[in-house]
Amino acid sequence: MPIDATLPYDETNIFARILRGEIPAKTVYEDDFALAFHDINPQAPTHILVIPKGAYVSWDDFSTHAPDAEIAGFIRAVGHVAREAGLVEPGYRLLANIGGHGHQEVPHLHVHIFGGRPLGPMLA
Ligand code: IU
Repeated sequence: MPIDATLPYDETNIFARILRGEIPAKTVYEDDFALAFHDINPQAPTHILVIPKGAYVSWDDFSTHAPDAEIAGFIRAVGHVAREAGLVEPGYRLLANIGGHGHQEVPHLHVHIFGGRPLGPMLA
């Protein structure tokens, strides 16, 4: 079920629990600002999720409330993970779903990195 991205942060959401180490994840990268791990239900040969360490419901929440250092650190981490995964050439896709119409299901901001095959045209 898509979430309402205007709701307050839910500390019990699955990615908060992964960040606290309560649930395992196939981690590929971690720094002060971000954690990256393989999606449990991959939609491409490479499907990695990158999440900020801070408690942000969505891209909207993050871009509104996160300090500049956290925003810069997170964006750099996303790029680093994609580079380390060998995706820069031949290319890859970033995606962040936001709220109901965006079909966001987990109420902690996450950026999907897809790659490893031609991904076709962008979905509407
Ligand atoms: P969405 O952008 O909120 O729609 O995507 C949520 C993603 O989180 C989706 O691709 C799930 O497969 C993924 N995921 C996960 O990797 N581990 C989990 O425990 C759960 C969801 I729940």
